[in-house]
Amino acid sequence: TSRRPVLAGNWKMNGNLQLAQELVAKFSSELDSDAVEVVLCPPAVFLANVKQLLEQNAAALAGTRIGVGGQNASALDGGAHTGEIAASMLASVGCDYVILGHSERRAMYGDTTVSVAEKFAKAIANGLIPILCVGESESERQQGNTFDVIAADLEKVVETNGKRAFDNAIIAYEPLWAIGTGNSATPEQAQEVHAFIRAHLAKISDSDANAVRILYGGSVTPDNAVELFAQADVDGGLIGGASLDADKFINLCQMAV
Ligand code: G2H
Repeated sequence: TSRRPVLAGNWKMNGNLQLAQELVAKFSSELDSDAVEVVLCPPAVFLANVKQLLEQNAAALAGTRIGVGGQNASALDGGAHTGEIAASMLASVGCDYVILGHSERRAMYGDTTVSVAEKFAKAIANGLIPILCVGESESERQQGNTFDVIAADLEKVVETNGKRAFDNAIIAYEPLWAIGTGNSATPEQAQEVHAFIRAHLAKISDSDANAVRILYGGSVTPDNAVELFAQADVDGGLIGGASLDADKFINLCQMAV
């Protein structure tokens, strides 16, 4: 396929400026390919710094594609919402992407199928590429509901954002039972769900499903990534823990090419 793989590092509530400097230094000296789209998603307070570091090292980074992304954005434009960050604010500090609907936000901070679809709308309206996270819990999988749970999120996004919602969006499949557990999905399990997502997109939307990048997330490490990334419908990864280790993350970027 002609889909350019994406490797997104989701720092979650971890990392610091030193990690950013380390990563940019390593990218400058060790990454020399534009065949992978790299996305750095540090905590929001570091976004402007990371963007600046990338700009300062632009010459050494020539021939690579490295962008920055938020880990969440509000479904609202602004106002009295203490602690929230608007999609327009992410865009204003140079973000190109935003992770939406990560399972940790759904489990602990009230994100729902409906609010994630609304956040998606604000991301698109502000020129950000949403990285929409979907995935089933262990019990949903055991009950045979994996596809239904994922379909519901995709359908709500199309209902809220229109039939072309996925023209410029990325999807990340993250089975909840594989997140931060060291227990990744098998390549076959990932491929099965990724193929379902692509087929379902083709059914419910007018976007070109074959062009949509679908990332796998959940305990990806340099030890299991090659096989996961080799699957036909796996177009890279959303990396948590391993994105906090500069060597591992660069390694993963090189594996995704
Ligand atoms: C899943 C993933 C990144 P980890 O949440 O979004 O984290 O790679 O640590 O399982």
